[in-house]
Order: sequence, then structure tokens, then C-alpha cells
Amino acid sequence: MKFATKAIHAGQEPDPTTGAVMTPIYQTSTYWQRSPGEHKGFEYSRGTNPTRKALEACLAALENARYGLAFSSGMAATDAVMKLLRAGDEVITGNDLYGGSFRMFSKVFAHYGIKFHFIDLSKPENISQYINEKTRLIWIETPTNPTMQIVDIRGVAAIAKAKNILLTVDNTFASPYLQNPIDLGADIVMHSATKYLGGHSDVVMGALMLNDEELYKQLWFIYNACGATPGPMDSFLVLRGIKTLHLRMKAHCENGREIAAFLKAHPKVGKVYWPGFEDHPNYEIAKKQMRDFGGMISFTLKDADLRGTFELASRFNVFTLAESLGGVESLINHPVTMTHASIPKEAREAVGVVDNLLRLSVGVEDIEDLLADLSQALG
Ligand code: P1T
Repeated sequence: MKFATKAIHAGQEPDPTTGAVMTPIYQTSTYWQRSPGEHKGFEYSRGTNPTRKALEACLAALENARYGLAFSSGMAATDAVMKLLRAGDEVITGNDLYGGSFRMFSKVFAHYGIKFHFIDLSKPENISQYINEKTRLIWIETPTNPTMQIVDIRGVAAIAKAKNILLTVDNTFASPYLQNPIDLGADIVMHSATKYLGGHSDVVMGALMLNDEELYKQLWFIYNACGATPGPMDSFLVLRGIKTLHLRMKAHCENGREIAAFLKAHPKVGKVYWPGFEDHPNYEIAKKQMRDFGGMISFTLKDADLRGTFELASRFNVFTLAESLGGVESLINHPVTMTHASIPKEAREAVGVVDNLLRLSVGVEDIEDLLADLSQALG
């Protein structure tokens, strides 16, 4: 099946008891057993729920994976992958990551004896010097949050495979519409489904998609044993959101392209970070591994300090100043004080996360209104 058809139908059949076309919200914590162990495949909703099961099949289909697992947040999905590791293991990851991922790695799992290397992943060969016999996992984001670095998934996967190291790709910024890391050699794809998959800023959820059965069993064990699984209402909302993923992503990309060009030409704007620019350091890789360039754009303001940046960020009428991304509505975010506040100043400034950096999640409103709003705010 092609992407749009999978987005609308994968994992979903008319409800067997009523014929309902939309998968019902099975709002139940538990299921009847005729005698102990004799049931219809569902025992207790922490482990299995029919609404969530339909969603997980759909999520797997979107990433061309055999298995999908839904979690109660993107961080819960990340947490489950980290729980595959043991004290003494080492992880190689990027130097530009969502602030919450950095916080979990450095302030939670580092205390359990796991060592993290936060490195420049713009060239896959940079990884080799950090690999040793303890390296168990490579964790990449591409495009990265918030500076839109592009990591060559195929290149990193080749190195990981040769050394028998697991590769997880956080595909939140691209969404499965723009990029499918498993097809490029990744073992696990992670999503904050809160973002493009949900698409309407009304639900927090995470997801893992993968092919290997043994790995799936290990992750399912963690999912059920630790219990960070989403409820049926949230599962329904994401299942519903996904039905328009392809339509929304097209509009995000179209609006993103126009806004990136507008910002690049604006006299008050300094750097603009967007992978669709031909002078982006990894443009050729972005073009190869992504189908389009998305609606996430970051930019710096010329001649603005923290106060000036705050003032500008508060001046928007259509863009909403808020954390998160990937919804139909346009958002503006100040990474240093919002999404990336937990990253030490030196580490974030080294990759360009500076006081006058702003990040846009370009929504699907009319482009003329978005450009007019940016114009009036920039002055
Ligand atoms: O918020 P949650 O669903 O738990 O997902 C965490 C997460 C993981 N990975 C990436 C790349 C992310 O961007 C996020 C969440 N990010 C934001 C809330 C944000 O505004 O950047």
C-alpha cells in the first residue's frame, strides 16, 4: 500500500461487533476471561488495548516496520530504549538534541552507569573514534532539534551494523512522511507522536517502530513491565490525526519553503537553519534521505540580545509562543529558555543554540497570513 492509503487504513477494520468504521475508543482497563487464561487476546490495558493495537499496527506500517509500540510520551519511548542497556554500556549520540533527551541521558541514565558521548554527527566517520567494546547504542536525531543538522542515516547505519551496535533514529522532525530510517538501515525508529503524527496539539504520546522480533519482545517486556503506555482516548486521537498526515505534511513543507526563503532575505535575520537550502552543510544528504524538507525552521536575530529576542517572540498574532511542534497551528519557541533550557550554556552555544535563536514550527494556515505576521513582528 502507498503512504496515504496506509495512513488512513493500516491496522483498522470495521469494528467486529458493531461495524463501526472508526476504531472505537475501548475505554476499559480489563477484559473478561471465560476461565483463567481463556480470553480474546486482551487481559489488561497496560499491556494490550484494542484501540492502541490498531494504532500500533498503523504506526508500524507508516515506517515500513513489522512492529509498533505506543508509549505515553516521546520521553517514555526513549526511556524504554535506554532500559535495554546495562551499567557499563556506552551510547554515542549527537551534540544537538531535544533538551529533554539530553536531560534524560545526562541526568537520569548517566547515574545508572551508562556513558554518553555527545558528538558532532555531521559526518558518519566522526563516530568511529568513540566506538569501543562497550558501545551498545547509537542514538541520532535528524533533522536535529533545533539547529536542523542532518545526519546521514545510511552512513551511520553501515558503521553500526559492522560493529553490531543498535541504531535508533528519532524521526520526530521529519515524520514518516518525509523519511523512513528503517529503510536506510536503522534498527529502531522513535517518534514523539505528540508532534506531526498527532498533528493537532491535543495529545502527548511516543512511539517505537522496528523489525527485529527478539528486540520487539525485549521492548514489549519493558513497555508492559514499566507501564508507560497510553490510554485508549489518546490512542484514538493519534490514529485519527494520522489519517491526514500526508495532507498536512505537504502543506507544512510548502509553507516552510516560503518562510525559509522569506527569513533568509530579511535584513533583521541572521542565520536561518533549514535543510532545504542548497548551502546547508548536508543538503545533498537531506535531499537523498528525505522526500521534502519540512516545516521546522530556526533563525537568529541580528543585533538582538535576550531581551530583544523576548520582545520579538511576544509580538506575534498568528504564530503562538509555545513549546512543541508539528501541529496544524504555527508555533514560535525560544529554545534557550524553553525546550533546551536543561542544556548547559557552553554545550548549547557550541552548536548555535544562542540567546537570539528562535524556532518556528510552521503550521498549515494561509501562507499570506503567516508571512504578514512574521513581517509585522520583525518590523
Ligand atoms: O514531548 P514528548 O512527546 O515526550 O517527546 C519528546 C521529544 C523527543 N524527541 C524530539 C525530537 C522532540 O522534539 C521531543 C519533544 N520536543 C518538544 C516538546 C519541543 O518543543 O521541541
